[in-house]
Amino acid sequence: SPRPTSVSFSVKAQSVALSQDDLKKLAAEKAVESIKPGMVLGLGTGSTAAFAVDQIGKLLSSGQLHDIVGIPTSKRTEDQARSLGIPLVALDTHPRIDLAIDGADEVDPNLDLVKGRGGALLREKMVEAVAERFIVVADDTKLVKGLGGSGLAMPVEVVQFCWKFNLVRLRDLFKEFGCEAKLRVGEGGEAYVTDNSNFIIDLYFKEPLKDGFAAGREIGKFEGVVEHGLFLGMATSVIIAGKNGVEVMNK
Ligand code: ABF
Repeated sequence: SPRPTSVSFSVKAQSVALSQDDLKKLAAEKAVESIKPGMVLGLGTGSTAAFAVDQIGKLLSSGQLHDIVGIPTSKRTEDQARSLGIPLVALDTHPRIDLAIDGADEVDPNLDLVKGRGGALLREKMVEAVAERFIVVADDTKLVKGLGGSGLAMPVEVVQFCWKFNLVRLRDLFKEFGCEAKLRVGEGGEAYVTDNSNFIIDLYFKEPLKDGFAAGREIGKFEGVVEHGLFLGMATSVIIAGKNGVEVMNK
């Protein structure tokens, strides 16, 4: 696929170094500049997306933005949006989305993504797959040379029924990558349950995936697997904020 084009914006000279949260906020607020009145918005999940939802709420309450509706990608984003007075709708009544803004866990040079470490991958993918435009917002720690290369989790949402059966075959599918598979658990050690009443199997690779599309296809063949965290060919733009400024990469 064609290499993404990129445009850079330098942030104004900072007397103090920007924190990771400052960078997330910068990227999120840059994405919100693309919102126009009348849009149906996909509202992402995670700390970076939360800055975007906050900014949308601020623009709405100040009257700088109007006539927009949002579709949240998780119960926690729904709660945040509702508290900010953002009118909410659902895919059932609004199957066409103008713009989705969301974070990511990994971004590779082709703007392919790993997402879902926040546990919201299913609703995120349902919303972002039908968005006319999908802008990913992240700080520069999310950039990787190859997906799966960060050593952090690549999540797979599975039904609770015989989750261990799926954990084993997911691990075996990627044994050439030295894959480890773990059931995601909460603080108390109990299984983490998603907004959709499913479990998550986190896959950890020792080296980046060679072919994300093939990996996604094979994962999807397993009965009982609901969704995986490879978001390939979906982002239309990625906004990365780093110490040198904000870079917008367009597909
Ligand atoms: C969400 O944002 C998840 O898919 C992903 O795990 C998370 C990244 O969170 P953060 O912005 O807090 O790093 O979309």
